[in-house]
Amino acid sequence: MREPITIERHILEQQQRGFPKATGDFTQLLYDITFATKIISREVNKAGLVEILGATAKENVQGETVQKLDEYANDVIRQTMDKTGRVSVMASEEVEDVILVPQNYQTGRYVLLFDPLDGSSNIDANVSIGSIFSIHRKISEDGSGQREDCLQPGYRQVGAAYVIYGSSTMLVYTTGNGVHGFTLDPSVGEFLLSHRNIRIPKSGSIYSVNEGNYTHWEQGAQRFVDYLKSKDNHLGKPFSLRYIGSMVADLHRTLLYGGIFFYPRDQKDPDKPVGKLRLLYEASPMAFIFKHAGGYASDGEQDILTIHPSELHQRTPLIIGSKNDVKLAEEFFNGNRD
Ligand code: P6P
Repeated sequence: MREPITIERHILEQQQRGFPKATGDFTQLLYDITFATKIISREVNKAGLVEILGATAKENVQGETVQKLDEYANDVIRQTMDKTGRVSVMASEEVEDVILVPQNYQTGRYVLLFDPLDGSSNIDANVSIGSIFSIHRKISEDGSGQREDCLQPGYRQVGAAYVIYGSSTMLVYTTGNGVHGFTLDPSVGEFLLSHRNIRIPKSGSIYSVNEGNYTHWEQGAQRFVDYLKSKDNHLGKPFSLRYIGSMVADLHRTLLYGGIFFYPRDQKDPDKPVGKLRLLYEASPMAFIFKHAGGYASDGEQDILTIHPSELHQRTPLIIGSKNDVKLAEEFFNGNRD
C-alpha cells in the first residue's frame, strides 16, 4: 500500500525544503484554504439533497445571478481566512471591493484573491465546479492591506491553487516548486497526495473553446480553430473538441491530458470586449499553476503573468495549455500565420 501523504505533510515538507527559515504563516495559510474547501466540498456534494441549489435574488459585481452555493462558498472562505492573522487583505469574485481584516484582528503578510465557486451556473446540472486561489505577499507599507496589494502581476504570486468538486474532490497547488494534486478521502476528511509533480504534455490533441461564439471572434481566433479542425494541421488529423463550460473542469483536464483552452476576446457582449474571464482570480492563478507544470498562458499577445492589473475584476482574453499549442495560437492571434 502506498504511504498516505496528507496535504498538510506535503506543504510542510515543501516549506522545509524551499523555505527553511519560514515562519510557518504561509504553510498555515495553505492549510486554512484546504480546510475551507473541505467545508465547501461537503455542501457541494449534498447540494441536490438540501435547499442550497438554485439562485438567490441577487446579482454580483459581474452582473451575474448569484447562486446560493456561490454565496455560501464565498462566506466560508472569508470567515475561515479573515481572522487568522495571516492575511492583510482579500478580494473575491463575489465582492465588489477589497475584503479587509475585521477591526481588532491582527493583519498578516499575505494577500488572498479567490473565485469561491467558478462555473456555478452549472451547479444545478451536477457539472463539476471549482474554487480558485491566488496568493501574493503584501507590498503596501502601512499595517492594513489595501487595493494595491491585490493589484499585482501574476509573476509575483507565491502560491496558487484550485479545487475541483467533481466525481472526487481534488486540490491542485503550486508554490513554485512543482504542481501537486491531492484527492479528498471523505472517510477521513484528508486530502491525500494522488498526483505527484504534474507535468503537462508539451503538445496536445484537444482544444477547448465555446465555438458558439465563433462569429463574434476576431479573424485570428477563427483561423486558429479552422486550422485545428483541418486534417492538414501539424497532427495530420483534426483536434478533438472538449468543452464543459466550467473553467476549472476544462483546465484540470487540459493540465492532465494536454492541449489548449481559450476564451478569446469577442464582440458578443459590449460590456466584455476582452472576453469573459477575470485576470486576478481566474487567469493569473491558473497561469501560475500551468507555468510550473511546464505549460504557458497568454492573452494572445503576452504572458498572462506579466500583465499589471488596474482593476480588481478586470477581464482578459485567455489562451492556456500545452506550451507549443499556446505559442502556435499566439501566431494565429497576432496575424503572423493564417
Ligand atoms: P461560456 C463559468 O460561468 C465561466 O466563468 C467559466 O467557468 C467558464 O469557462 C466560462 O464561464 C463559460 O462561459 O460563455 O462559454 O458559457
